[in-house]
Amino acid sequence: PQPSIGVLVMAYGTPASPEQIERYYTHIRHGRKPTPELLAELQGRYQAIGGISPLMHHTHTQVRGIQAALDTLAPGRYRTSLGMKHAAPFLEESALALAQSGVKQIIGLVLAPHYSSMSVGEYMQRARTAIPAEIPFTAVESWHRAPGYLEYLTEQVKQAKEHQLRESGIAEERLEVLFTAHSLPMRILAQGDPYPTQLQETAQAVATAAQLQHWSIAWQSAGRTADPWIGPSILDVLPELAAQGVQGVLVCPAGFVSDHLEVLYDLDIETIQLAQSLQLAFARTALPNNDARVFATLADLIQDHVAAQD
Ligand code: FEC
Repeated sequence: PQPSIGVLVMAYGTPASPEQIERYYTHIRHGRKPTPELLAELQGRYQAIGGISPLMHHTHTQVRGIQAALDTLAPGRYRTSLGMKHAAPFLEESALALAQSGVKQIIGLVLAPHYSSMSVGEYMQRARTAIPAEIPFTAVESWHRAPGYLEYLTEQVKQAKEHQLRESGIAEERLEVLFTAHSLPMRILAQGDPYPTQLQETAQAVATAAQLQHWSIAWQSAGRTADPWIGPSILDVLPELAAQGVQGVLVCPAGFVSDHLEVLYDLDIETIQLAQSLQLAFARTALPNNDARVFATLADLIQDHVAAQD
């Protein structure tokens, strides 16, 4: 029989080639072309990580992994489809094709753990608009405390911390673990957006499980706009930590699930340079990329979501 449940897996998207950067950037800016300076700056960042981002590759792997995990739970029941926010296949297109494939309902899942009206909320709204009214569409809105995801982060933090302490020779009380996510404009907070609380909850759960002594959350990758963005920015936190006598930082980019520009450039190039100038030892944890446990926990969430509707 045909799969009866469609799962629209949504991700940010990245330019497929350097020539696509301008179109991509214009899409992110809601149709306004970037200035030549802004464009050159973004092209330079992609150049610095090797020309294009590995995000597309990881996203495809993740969708396949989630499909495989769902097939293990319920063979033949689910059909996954990838739709992206800022690159083809755009999520509207994929949502419509999925609706027309014969599924009876569609579940939306975004490859980002924390809900904000300006991130996950936008994906969901765009998907809802594209799906014909007769096909029920519901969403897994956040998964910042999904067991397999917390276990994955805890394991990475423990391993990376032990390695960093061994390599650098610094004492544990001189090491700060920073959990980061993408910053968003402050205006989201006025309507009680859960985004910062959810990052705090992820961080607290991992800190408890990994028995961390010193940890906090910080925000990264704020956009180049005039709005005030949620802080503290990791770039402001490092000098403060150094001034307090901290000797090393371990960054856990908990808001992301794969290696991409915001990790490989913003952390591995920009933030590392700052850490070096402050003589802070720097390390970061690995991203889930192709981790089967994370796929399994997402499949469980989808299955639970469906069960809760019955
Ligand atoms: O590797 C890659 O090629 C793509 C990396 C990438 C990811 C990503 C994730 C998030 N963003 C979020 C919010 C915003 C807001 C603006 C914004 C702008 C950019 C620009 C690039 C970019 N984002 Fe992104 N984001 C990635 C890439 N992002 C490039 C444009 C240049 C710049 O500002 O750096 C500001 C839009 C505006 O101008 O109005 C807001 C959020 C996430 C994490 C959740 C998710 O994945 O959806 C939130 C990956």
